[in-house]
Amino acid sequence: MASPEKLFQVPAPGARPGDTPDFSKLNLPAAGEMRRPDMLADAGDMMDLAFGLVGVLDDKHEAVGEWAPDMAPETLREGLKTMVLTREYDNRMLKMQRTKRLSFYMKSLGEEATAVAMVQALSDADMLFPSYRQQGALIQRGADIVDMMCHCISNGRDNLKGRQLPVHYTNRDLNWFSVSGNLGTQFPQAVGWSMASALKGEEAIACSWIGDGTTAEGDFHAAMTLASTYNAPAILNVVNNQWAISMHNSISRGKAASFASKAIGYGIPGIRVDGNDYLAVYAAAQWAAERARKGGGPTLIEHYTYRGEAHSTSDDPSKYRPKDEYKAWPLGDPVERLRAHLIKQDEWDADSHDKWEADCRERVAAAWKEAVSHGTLEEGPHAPTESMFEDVFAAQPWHLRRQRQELGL
Ligand SMILES: Cc1ncc(C[n+]2csc(CCOP(=O)(O)OP(=O)(O)O)c2C)c(N)n1
Ligand SMILES: [Mg+2]
Repeated sequence: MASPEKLFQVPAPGARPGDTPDFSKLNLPAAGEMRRPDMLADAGDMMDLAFGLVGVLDDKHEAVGEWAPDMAPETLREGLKTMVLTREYDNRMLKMQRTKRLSFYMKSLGEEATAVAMVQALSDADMLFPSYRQQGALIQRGADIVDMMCHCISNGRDNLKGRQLPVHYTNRDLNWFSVSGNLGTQFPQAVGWSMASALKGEEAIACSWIGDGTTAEGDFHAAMTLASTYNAPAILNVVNNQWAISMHNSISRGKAASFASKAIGYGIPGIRVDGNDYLAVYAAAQWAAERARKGGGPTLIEHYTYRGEAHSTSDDPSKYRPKDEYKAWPLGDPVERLRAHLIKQDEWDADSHDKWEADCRERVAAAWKEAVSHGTLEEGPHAPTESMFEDVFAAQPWHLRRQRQELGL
């Protein structure tokens, strides 16, 4: 009989608070090493991509290898600018939460490329099914940051009338599906939507994001089964930022070598990509989108990245991981890497970057001023109380009518 420690195991992260961060065992392929299979290749013929790492930007900030996308400098500059704006937006909103002008917030530091590059490679008609950490994708789609702020403080201009946690945005005009607080629901929804699009013979595909921890939810597997069976034209992203609040990804991954490799059993291509490499994310998105539009079906993309800050404003990462772990992350920072690449190409310079950062800071500060002119969290105005009985049912059911009468509304 084996000892209890052998029979029952709980995976642990490589380092805990007080330890030196150690990523030496990751053994990641270098940029440019992975091959780029034909877009309509059989999933079974590209399993290596699920265990490797698609990377384009090398240590010298050059774009290398078969995956290097053909992108105009203007497109790359736009991506860089959106990432910087997203970061400034996040910084401002965190500050506002710390001074109690916001109830809750979630930053996306370090993961901006996984959202911005993905959306930049899609067309506007493609439907997005995000989690709460793709604010960069919403900004890239063209959302007004004043509207985003108004939602976060539930004021009179909040399009969700105070019914959602901050950062759980909805934007019908931008083909952005409501962010759900229940992890993982967006994956089967995206697959279902893409199946409907295919049935109607339309070009639009669906794109969804979940986190590493969320792959442990049944919805992930239900979505994969549906997508596999019906050849759904969907891009299914798993943003592996190493953590699910305080839980290390080794818990949700189990014994699988990577999250991308979970696609193999479903007969779906699984690609692991360097999520901090803007060009690599863009290239993978382009490949998967074209495959889907040509009838090749779904792709699962694992973005290998690191959550730079706390999960949300409700947890303290110094309790469960080394303080400087983010700095030790071997894949660097997506903004810094794209900035360095553009500077190397003579398409950007340090002064322009500083100026853009300062512009974004000003823009975000002005947006905040405008947002609070429509009401604050503390003082309102908020959506009228009786509005909570509206919008859900076409005809109000008797019990809601009664509750409304009881409240005298
Ligand atoms: C069904 C469900 N279970 C648990 C939670 C609580 N919860 C919210 S976020 C989160 C961690 C998710 O981690 P991950 O999927 O890795 O995404 P990340 O936050 O790292 O982007 C948990 C457990 C929830 N919202 N819904
Ligand atoms: Mg995570």
